[in-house]
This record gives sequence, C-alpha cells and structure tokens, in this order.
Amino acid sequence: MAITTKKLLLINPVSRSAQGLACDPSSSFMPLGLGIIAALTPEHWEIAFIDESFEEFAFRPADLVGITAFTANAPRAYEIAAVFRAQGIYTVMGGIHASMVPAEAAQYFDTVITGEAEVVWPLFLSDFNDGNPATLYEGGVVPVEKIPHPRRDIFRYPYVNDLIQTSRGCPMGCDFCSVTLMCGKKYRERDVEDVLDELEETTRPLLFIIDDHLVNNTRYARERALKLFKGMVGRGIKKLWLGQASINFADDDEVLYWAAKSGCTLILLGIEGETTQALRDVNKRLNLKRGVDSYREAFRKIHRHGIAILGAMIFGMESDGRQELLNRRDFILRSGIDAIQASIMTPLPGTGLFERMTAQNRIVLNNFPDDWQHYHFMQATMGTAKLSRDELQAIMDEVWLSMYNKENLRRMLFRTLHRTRNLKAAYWVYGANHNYGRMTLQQKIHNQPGGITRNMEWNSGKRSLYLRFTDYLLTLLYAVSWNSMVEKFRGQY
Ligand code: B12
Ligand code: SF4
Repeated sequence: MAITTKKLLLINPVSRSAQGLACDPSSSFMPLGLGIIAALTPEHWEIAFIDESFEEFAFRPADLVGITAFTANAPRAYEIAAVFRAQGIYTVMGGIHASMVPAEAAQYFDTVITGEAEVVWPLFLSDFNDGNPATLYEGGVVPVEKIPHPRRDIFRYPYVNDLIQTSRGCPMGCDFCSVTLMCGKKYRERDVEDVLDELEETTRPLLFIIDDHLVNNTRYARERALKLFKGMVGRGIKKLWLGQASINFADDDEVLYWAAKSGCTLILLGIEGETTQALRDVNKRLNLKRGVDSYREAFRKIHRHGIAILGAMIFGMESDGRQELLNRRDFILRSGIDAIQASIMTPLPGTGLFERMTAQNRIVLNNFPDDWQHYHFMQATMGTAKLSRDELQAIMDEVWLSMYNKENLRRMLFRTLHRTRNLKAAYWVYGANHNYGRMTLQQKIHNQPGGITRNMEWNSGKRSLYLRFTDYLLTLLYAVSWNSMVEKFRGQY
C-alpha cells in the first residue's frame, strides 16, 4: 500500500519583543532539538522549518506543526499555535519550556512532549497516524545511543556556527539552572567516533560544542576529551570552536594543548560570582570547592594555550546590593575574562529558585504566560534582598554601559590579543562583546542624547583619538586575518 506524504512544519519562535541572546541573527544559533526531531521523522513526511530569528512566521498549510521554545519565547509559541489551531491543524510542543510547565503548554497545544524526544516522538507519530494521539508524552532522559545525527539540511539559514552536542546531563543541580531537571543527574556521553562522524557532516567553519561540561569531573573525562580533540585533528576537521566548561577545564595542560590544536578558540566558563557569598547564594558547589582564588591561575593557564575566556557571570544574587554589583563588574574587567556574558539572575520555571521566590512572593513580573517574554536574562524580573527590581535594572544598565562601550571593547580586544597571542580569539571576543552589548543595551540604542549606536559608540559623533588610532590598526589586522576567513565561509551559501 502506498504511503501518502504528509507535511510537518517545525518552528523556532522568537518573541516579538526580541530581546536577549538568540534574538539577533548575528547571535542566533540553530535549534538542534528540531534537527533531531526531523531526523526521527520517517521519510514519507515532508519537512519544512521556520526560524523566526531570520524570518517572521507566515501561515502555511501543514498536517502537523511542531514548535520548540525557550521560556522567553513561549508566549510567541502560543500565539503561533493559535493560528494553526484556528485552521484545524494539529500542534505539538516540546523543548525546555514545555518540559518545565507542561500543564501551561497543554492549554495552547494539542499535544505536549516533555523531556528528550528520541524515544517518544516515534510513538507520538505512530499514534498521530492512527488518529489517536495522546495529549501528553513524557520522554524523560534517553540512552545516548538513541540520539541520531540531526538533519542539518533543514538549517537553511545563514547561522554563523554549527552546533553539536557530545554529552548530556549534569549532577550539580544548581539552584537557578534547568539542566539537571531537563537532562538528568548523570553525565551521558556519546561515543567519540560517532561524534567525529557527525562533525564531518558540519559545514560552517565556526562550531559551538554545546555540552554543559565539555570536560566533566568523572574519571574518564580527560581521556574522552583527548580522544575527541585528537580525533578532530586526526580526521582533519578544521574548525574554530567554542565550548562550555567548568573551571576544571584548566587543570590539564595536555587537554588544553589538544583543545587548542583542534581549534578551541573561546571557552565559556560558568564563573557566576567572584565571592564566596555570591557562590553560596546560588549553591555553585563546583566553584565553591575550588575557591574564588583559583580563578586567576586557571585563566592564565587557558590563555597560555591561545584560548580566550567567555566568563558567564550572574548579577542580582540574593546578597547583591549596588556595591556588590559594581565589584563584580570590576572583577570582570581586571580578572582576565575576555568576553563577558553578564546576565541578570532570573527565576526559570521548574527551578528551586523559582519555587522559593514564588513562595516568598518576590517575583514582580509574574503575569504568566505573557511575562515569560521577559525571562531572557537581560531584564530584571525580581529584586534582591537589598534592591528592588527597578534599582537592580538601573544599576545593570550602568554596569553594561561601562563594560560594553566601544572604547572598553577595543581595550579588551587588545588585552585578549596580548594574553592569548591569538588574533582569531581576539576577534571572536570582540564580536561576541559587541553582540552582548547590543542585546543588553537595546534600550539605549537610539538617536537621542545619551544614546549609543548599534556599534556601541556614543551617538554624539565625536570619536576619541584612541578609537581613531586603533581603527587603522584594526583595519589592517582585519584585512590580513578574519576577513579572509569570513569570506571563505560566505562562499558556502
Ligand atoms: C545551546 C544553548 C543555547 C544556544 C541556543 C541554541 C538554540 N537555538 O536552541 C544559545 C547560546 C543562543 C542560548 C541562549 C540562551 N540560553 Co541556552 N542553552 C543551550 C543549551 C546548552 C543546549 C540546548 C540544546 O541545543 N540542546 C540539545 C538539544 C538536542 O536538546 P533540546 O533543545 O532540549 O531538544 C530535545 C528536547 O527538548 C526535545 N525537543 C526540543 N524541541 C522540541 C520540539 C518538539 C515539537 C518536540 C516534540 C520535542 C522537542 O527533543 C530534543 C531531543 O531530545 C541548554 C542547556 C541544555 N543542556 O539543554 C541551555 C538552555 C536551553 N539555555 C537556557 C538559557 C537560560 C539561555 C539564555 C536565557 C541565556 C542567557 N544568559 O542569555 C539564552 C536565551 C535567550 C532567549 N531569548 O530566550 C536555559 C533555558 C531555560 C528556559 N527555561 O528557557 C538552558 C536549559 C540552560 C540553563 N542554564 O538552564 N542557549
Ligand atoms: S549551572 Fe552548570 S553546573 Fe550548575 S546545574 Fe547548570 S549545568 Fe550543572
């Protein structure tokens, strides 16, 4: 019997207020989860994909619509689902937000799939084909062998990076984070050869290895990391890559050597806070164990291998007042951090932090689901023990402006160049800092007095001697290195 072709439309929604990471094409990353859904879908389904980071969704007919969403984009996901449901088209939601608040998502979607989809998506499709889908499927965590290579052909937009995931899970369960809730307590590591095979399918020269702990603290983590990095070199997989790790990434010089040799250019470290009190506030056990005094030496070791540091810092912890926030800013500027991710503490649904803040009636932006659109870490949704929400937001605007203004970004670029002796790392850092600046200071980008341009310069038009001088230097450096790489990359589209 011939099987009739059906149409599956996958959508990555982006909030119309479009704030935060992932909302600007220059900082948009492919939703790997949808690539996996596509890979798990039998061939008789025709698959289309819309990423609202690049194009606004417009209605098109389909038999089934699958939508993923971060919390900040959940209201938009609900809006889009309503358009399809009004036309009698079946909708299904999965991903982190649906997994944390399935009862809420079920009000807007026909079916909700929580957790990892590798096992339950085929079950759902089979029930859907039989005309009998359930309203909820709980995927939980799956054996890593079940993870297919994502269908990368659906990612037809000009994403700057390819993404790959080599492991899932984290035992730490930090108070503010959803990773342990979503991916389980156990590190589940994919077979390295399979990861290398998948890497050979990627096409972009920039790569983001999205594991939450690229080199975790298990006994075999070191060997596994070495196998992966040496494997990349051995197979001639040439990438400039960014990964995420903890401070223990700096422990082993051989790991750092091979990481750098395989193209590691930037490493995101979850520093979160620079004082013991701040780390206690968020129960960041890993960093507490090491002690805040260990940071500088760790940064130095990483830099020595030509790798720059993207420091993930949180502002707005319980014990934070004005002075603590300014101290954190000063620490960032002096410590050896190259690219800055300075987020505002945000109570993500499902986390211990959210439960506690809700019980204490502390969350100000709590008109859900609408207010989820503010949960992108660039807007205060609550205050601290010492600051109101408005005070926290005002101080953050000040902090961001002093970090992301053009002169400081230039200084940081040259500092990174000096520390790493790596031009590519310095350029990556410079670009990343501009992106973070644009995202955090979105409200300040305007033509009025006191405003800044998208290029992080004061819009008064007056440029300092320092900026004018370094312009020449940069044009020269740019011409000989980064530009040629970007051009090569562009040629692939
Ligand atoms: C890569 C990543 C990013 C990338 C984005 C990649 C992308 N476009 O998806 C970048 C760097 C841009 C990013 C940004 C941010 N991120 Co992020 N990110 C991650 C990370 C590390 C991996 C996500 C991933 O791709 N996983 C791999 C895929 C395969 O897994 P998955 O998406 O969960 O998909 C599986 C299932 O969920 C399911 N599924 C997914 N979608 C769908 C759809 C359907 C229809 C179905 C059936 C199933 C399904 O099937 C998949 C296979 O099992 C996670 C942590 C983690 N380990 O999950 C955090 C995480 C998702 N991010 C998080 C956060 C907080 C942020 C930021 C706010 C950070 C910041 N400081 O700015 C911003 C978001 C800003 C915004 N506007 O919303 C939180 C999300 C919390 C939440 N409730 O939204 C997480 C969980 C980390 C954490 N600390 O808790 N992030
Ligand atoms: S913040 Fe990092 S260490 Fe803590 S639970 Fe999340 S992924 Fe694990």
